[in-house]
Amino acid sequence: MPELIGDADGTGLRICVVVARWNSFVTQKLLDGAVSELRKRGLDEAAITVVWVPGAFEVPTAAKWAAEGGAFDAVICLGAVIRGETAHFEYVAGGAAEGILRVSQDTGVPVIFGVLTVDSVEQAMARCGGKDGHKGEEAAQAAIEMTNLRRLLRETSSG
Ligand code: INI
Repeated sequence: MPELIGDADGTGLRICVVVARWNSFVTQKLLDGAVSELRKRGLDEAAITVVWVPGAFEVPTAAKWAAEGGAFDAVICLGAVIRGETAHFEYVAGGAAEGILRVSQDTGVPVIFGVLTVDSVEQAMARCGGKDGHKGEEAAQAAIEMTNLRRLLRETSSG
């Protein structure tokens, strides 16, 4: 029974990281973790492009531009939407999540959801290097795994 899983080697891949400036005290940490994980897994610095946008709501649009341009194997989306700070949390968080999924499915390029949607600053800090792990690092791992899986499936279907 064939069983496929993308490996963790990022050598030779080109990845775009789209990151929101809103709550940059959180998103900068997500970015640092993502970049350091990509470097650890074999990407050259020149193979990582970082794109800043105003907030999480703008992330899917920039991700679409990046995914459609053909220059990247995957796009990592980073942001932090904190419920305590906004009356329109659902719109911003939901728009980001749905938009990112749509871009990935429409383009076929792995577009990874590394947007924190949390109730408090404490929860956000716990997820960017605190007690609940590092969502930036996890997003980088997912981008590499999905890119390599995509390649394996293409090789399988082309025989
Ligand atoms: N953007 C975020 O990335 N995080 C937030 O917590 C947030 N809040 O709280 O409103 C936020 N709002 C801005 C939004 O993403 C857009 O940039 C803005 O609405 C302009 O389109």
